[in-house]
Amino acid sequence: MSELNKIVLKIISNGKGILAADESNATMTKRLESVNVPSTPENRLLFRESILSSESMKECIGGVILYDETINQKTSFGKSIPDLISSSGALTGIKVDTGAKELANSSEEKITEGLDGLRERLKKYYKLGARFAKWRGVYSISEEYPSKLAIYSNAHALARYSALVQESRMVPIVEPEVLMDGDHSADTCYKKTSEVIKKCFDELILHKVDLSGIILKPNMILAGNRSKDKVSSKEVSQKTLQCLKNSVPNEVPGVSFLSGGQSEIEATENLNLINKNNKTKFIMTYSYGRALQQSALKIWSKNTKDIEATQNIFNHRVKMCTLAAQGKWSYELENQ
Ligand code: 5MM
Repeated sequence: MSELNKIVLKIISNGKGILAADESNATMTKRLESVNVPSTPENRLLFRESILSSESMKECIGGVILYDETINQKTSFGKSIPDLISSSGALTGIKVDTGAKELANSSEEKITEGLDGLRERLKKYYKLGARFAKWRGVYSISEEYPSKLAIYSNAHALARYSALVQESRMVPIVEPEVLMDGDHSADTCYKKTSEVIKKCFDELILHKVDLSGIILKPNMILAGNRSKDKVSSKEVSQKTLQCLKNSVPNEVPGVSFLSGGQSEIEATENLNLINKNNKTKFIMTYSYGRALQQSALKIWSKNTKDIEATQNIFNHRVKMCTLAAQGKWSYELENQ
């Protein structure tokens, strides 16, 4: 087993999942302002150190993705954030893209940037304790989008990023996110997501990326958020499994889904059914941002000193997702 494959399995085996706490300052500001908390470096740290000190980190979370500001921060009790994460047994990850920018010649679409100087930044992050990295390509759906240009250029960037991350002895999380914004059907999402993922693997293979040392972080197959289609969790799980079976090479050890704007319960229920019906050899777990932190953030904002209340909510959500990652979740468990 290669070193990279060992890292992957440490992060996502046995129902463990990933906490995506890599909101850029701009996104974190939106999240904090939505609950009336000023977005200062201290407040961003305080919320994050509260959840990272939670009990459930030990049994449920295999990896935490951080943003550059956070990986460099020290907790109020003196430990560095990467040390706090490793004290719970999880690995530190780092978002290394520098954001999605307007794509030249297709200005309504996005290309993710951040390749310049990446090799040097990766060395710095490795020294700070990072053992995996993340890069997100974003694609929107309409009749003409995602265009071939957006599909190709983002796949190319994801592959170049992945090759550099593996060269630095870290695991790349490959995140092609087909957004749920729009009125498209789940079948359209299936078709476009399949095309996006297949192109990513064409490029990863061309760039000689070791597929046993990556984690794929895709969206689930959902109808658009303005669609009239009502798609059941059963259909979501079937279409998602079919899409991944047809577009992901067998060497890939695992998939960690993003929540993408689903509610906490939806994201949990869908993951649970995916695991109940999973006939592939891929591990299927979570790498959620909003679906793990939303309720915890709300409670925390009411009294930022009540760490226990924040941690109780976070622990519950994380435990539910870890059960879902093993196909063992049920509605009844939500209220126990
Ligand atoms: C945590 O949010 C990440 C994006 O942050 P920026 O937009 O500020 O760069 C995002 O990549 C996240 O890791 C994934 O989308 C998963 O988060 P959700 O909320 O979709 O589960």
